[in-house]
Amino acid sequence: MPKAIIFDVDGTLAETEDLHRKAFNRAFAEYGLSWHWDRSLYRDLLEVSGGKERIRHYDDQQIADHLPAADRDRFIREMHGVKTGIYTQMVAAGEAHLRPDVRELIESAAANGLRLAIATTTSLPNVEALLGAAFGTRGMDYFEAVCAGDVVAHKKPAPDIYLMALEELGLAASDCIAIEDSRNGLLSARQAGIPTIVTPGIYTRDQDFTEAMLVAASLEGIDVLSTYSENQ
Ligand code: XBP
Ligand code: MG
Repeated sequence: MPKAIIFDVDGTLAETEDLHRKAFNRAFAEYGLSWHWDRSLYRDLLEVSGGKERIRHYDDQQIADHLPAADRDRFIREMHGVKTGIYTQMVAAGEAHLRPDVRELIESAAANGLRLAIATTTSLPNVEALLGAAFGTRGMDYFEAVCAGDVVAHKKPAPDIYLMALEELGLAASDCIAIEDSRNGLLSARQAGIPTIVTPGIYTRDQDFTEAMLVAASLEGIDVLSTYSENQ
């Protein structure tokens, strides 16, 4: 039996990436930029993990309409902070909903002594907002380790965030299961040696999940523990 489940957040716990996209666009408008990320463009930009990295990547691609050159990194940090504030307000207002059977898995795992952790590229305030909206004040308490955003130098698909979660749990990769929605996340977890279940989201459905232990449309009706046992 696995000792722990390590959850990704965006696209896995909840279908949040389109909310992120809207928050980015509102932040751009607040800064007077003509930038607008539609769904098709955002699908491509999601290849770049991390909101600040995504903004920088997009700016590098622009012919005109660049960000103010003087201290671009500081500008990006500040604008991304505004975006995070917009996003967390949207989540607190109930605009994000847990995907099917996510709540049931978290609550039954906790009730049966299975340890839980989070390994995500998104910023910590976004995790706190989502778990608070979904579970109330005890939301963060379900998770022994919450590894999020800039705590690692190299974001997904690098394994750093999952290696950090394993270290904080004090467990071997083979004692855990990771649950992800994207190829970047799958590669990150697999490079850390963790058996991984993938439940693709609206932005990742057509990606390659060859390395996954199981690919399912959602966690609905999936017995995560049996899936682990059958693959050991
Ligand atoms: C998905 C990401 C994040 C979000 C935006 O994270 O790549 O960058 O798109 O959040 P996950 P930030 O690992 O949970 O799938 O703007 O805070 O980065
Ligand atoms: Mg994800």
